[in-house]
Parts: sequence; C-alpha cells; structure tokens
Amino acid sequence: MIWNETMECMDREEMRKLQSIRLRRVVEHAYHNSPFYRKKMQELGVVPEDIQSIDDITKLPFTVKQDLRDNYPFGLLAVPMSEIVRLHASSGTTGKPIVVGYTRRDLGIWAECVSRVLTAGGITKNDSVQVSYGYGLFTGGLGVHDGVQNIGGTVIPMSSGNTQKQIQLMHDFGAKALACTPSYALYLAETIHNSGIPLEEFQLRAGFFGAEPWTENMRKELEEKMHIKAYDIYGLTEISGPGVGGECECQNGTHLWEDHFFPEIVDPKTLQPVAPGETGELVFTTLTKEGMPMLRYRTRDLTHLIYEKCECGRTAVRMGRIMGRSDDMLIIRGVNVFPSQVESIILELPEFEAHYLIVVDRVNNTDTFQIQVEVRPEYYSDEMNKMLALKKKITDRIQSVIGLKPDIRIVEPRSIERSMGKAKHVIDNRKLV
Ligand code: DLL
Repeated sequence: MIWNETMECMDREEMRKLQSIRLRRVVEHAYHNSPFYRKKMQELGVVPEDIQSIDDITKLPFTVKQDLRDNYPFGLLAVPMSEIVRLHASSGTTGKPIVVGYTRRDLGIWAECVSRVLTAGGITKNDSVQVSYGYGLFTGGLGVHDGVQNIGGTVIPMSSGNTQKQIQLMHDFGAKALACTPSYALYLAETIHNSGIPLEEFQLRAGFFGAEPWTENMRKELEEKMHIKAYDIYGLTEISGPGVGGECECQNGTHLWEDHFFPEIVDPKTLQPVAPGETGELVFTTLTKEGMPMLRYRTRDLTHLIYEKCECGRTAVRMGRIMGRSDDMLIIRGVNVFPSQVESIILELPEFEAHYLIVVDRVNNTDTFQIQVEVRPEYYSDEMNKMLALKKKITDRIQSVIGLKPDIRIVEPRSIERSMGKAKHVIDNRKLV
C-alpha cells in the first residue's frame, strides 16, 4: 500500500525538477530570514541566485550539530516565534541540547511522512498502533503519534517504560503494530515470553523500529520472537524526527522522502560527494521546512544510497542500513570497529542473546576490548568446559571478522541492563583519562 503515490513513485527526472524548485525556495527563505544562513552563505560568496537547480546544492555551506548548539535555543529559527507551534529538543552526550521549532505546516508535513512509512508497513485506518517511543521533547513519541492519527488509525500513546503494563494493554487493546526502539522491542518480546500469555493471543503484526542502529540479524530475531514483520523507520530531530524515511514490504532499504529532505552522501573527511552507491556520511537539506530550514546538515550517519526503482513500485531513493556514525566508530588498537558489526556477529550465534556491552579502556598504553554477552538460559551451564568452548567460539568469530581479539565475558542471563529507549552498547573509558 502506498500513501502518496504521486510523490513516492514520481519519475526521477520529475523529482529532480520538483527538488530544484523547492531548493530555490528554501534557499531564498533561509537567506532572507535566517541571519545564520545569510552569514554562512556570504562567507562562501554565494547568493540565492547562484542556486538554480538541485545540482547547485554543492555550492551551499554545510551545517553541523555544533551550529545548533552555538545558536541555542532559537538562533536558527527562520520565522517569528508566533509562527512556531511546537518545540522539540535532543540532548547529546555533552553540552547543551539542540532545539528545533516547527510551524503548523511543518507538523503537517512531518505527519505526512510518518503516514507514508506506516502505510508502507501495511497499517490502515482500521489498525491501532502502540507508540512506545518516549513522549516529550524526544521526537519519537509525538512524531509517530501524529502519523498514526493522520492516517485515521488508532493511537495507543503508551510512551516508554512500565513494561508489564505495555504487554497487558498491547494484548487487551489488540494493537496491530508497535513503534519503539529495536532494543526496547527485544525487551518487550522477552517480557511477553515470560508473561505466560500465549503469543497467539496478541494481534501484533508489524513493528516500526528505529532511533538507533540495528542489524538484519536483529530484525530476524524480533520477527521470530514476536511473529511480526519488523520495519525500519529512520529520522533525526534536526531534520524533523521519525519518518524522514521508512521501509516498504520489500524490506530492502529505507525509502527516503526526498520531496521534503534531499539526501547526499559525502566523504566525511574531504566533504566531497562520493561515487554513486558508495558509503559515506549522509547529509540532508530540508526542501520544505519553514520553522527551521537546514542546509546540508551533516548527520554523521554512515550509509549508502540506492537509486534503482524498488520492487514495490516506489522510485523514492533507498538508504542502506546505518552502519554506525562517523563519530561513534571506535578505533581500538588502530582497528575501526563499529558496534553494529559486533551485534551482527552475536546475533548469528544461537547461544547468545542480543544484549551486549562493549567496554573499551587503555591499560599500560594499550587499548583493551572487552565484550560482555549474555548467554541464553538453555545454553547456560555450570560446567567450566562448556562455557570455555562457548567463549572460544565467539572470540574466534569476532576476531576473524573484525581482526581484533576481544576479551569475552560471558555473563548470566538477564544481567545486562535492559533499555527502554536508545540502548547504550559502548562504554569507552579511554575518554576519561
Ligand atoms: O531518534 C528520531 C527517531 C525517533 C527516529 C523514532 C526513528 C524512530 P534523534 O534522537 O535526533 O532522533 O537521533 C537521531 O538516531 O542520526 C541516527 O544516528 C539514529 N537513528 C535514528 N533512526 C535510526 C535507524 C530520532 N532507523 C539519530 N537506524 C540519527 C539507525 C537511527 N539509526
């Protein structure tokens, strides 16, 4: 099912024409109404008239998270505060939060984009969706909420937390879909399993999981544990929130709604566009945002783009899974390590749960690389030999894929802290010394 066939299946040439018109408009808007962007463009010697088509986008300046922090709270708004109807914010690990303001029209477009994702995942006005992303300044809860209402579906606005109640109401209300982080979905799946309520009594058939990186193996795990189809939903506060893109029934890449958010992939070091199909850093320009337009915002997310038409009929560009973030990549003893690689390996091995923690430290000037993994109850044993064999199996596998020998700590079932929002998979103690 397709929510907006005109936009989602538009001929690519037509799409570029539309993007060109919209880019000209948003650049005019930013230049004339945002002192921040006027200054940035003047520094590069660029005026709005230089931007005639979408191909001219590379003439525009980049924007980074620090720009939003430096202009905290409202310095990047391009409309008077009286036009702003909602604020969201995202707190990073350091410093001030970044703040985003939306006009009424911005909220409408955001809801439209989430509607496309939900519809692509088979949700209609006859379905109820349990929204277990956090509500509040985080965009997950309210963003998905508005999308469900926009298609006329029934929202169950649970927010995150209170896990027993989540299960009870999901069961009693007959929720057809669940929207939350993949790590919380895993926790909910375990809780369902332990609740004693038979899975058949739930009506759940789809999950819209995002807000953190996850892997194909995690998808398999969630689909098997919950008997659902698990779809990716992608987004970020700076660009709007969830629904910048989402997967269709083919589950073969995340469609980006490029009539509103124009994606580029650049080399994070040189900032030059990469060759088509190559992996690099995802950069977005908002083409229709009024409240806080973003020109060439560097997401730090690493991925690649696929421009071939999808089997579902959509022409909207697809994005490969986010491999990690250019600023989240760990360099351990000189080797680049993405937590998603570790997750993928753990999930390939039937003996382990999808819960893990990577702890990196520096001892005697050498990096240490410890991975705590939880063994599944049926494989847990008091016999030393069995546990040592398990340890060797996972150590060898990780070493052969990543090229670095991890110090594996097998921990008891259910001993790694469960997450209700974005999971924390890495503790890097080296930053503290
Ligand atoms: O996480 C918005 C969101 C809410 C998306 C609910 C999907 C569902 P932020 O808190 O600003 O916004 O974090 C944005 O999270 O740059 C990615 O690094 C990561 N991220 C979001 N979705 C995905 C995904 C929300 N599907 C940052 N896969 C982004 C991988 C994701 N990473």
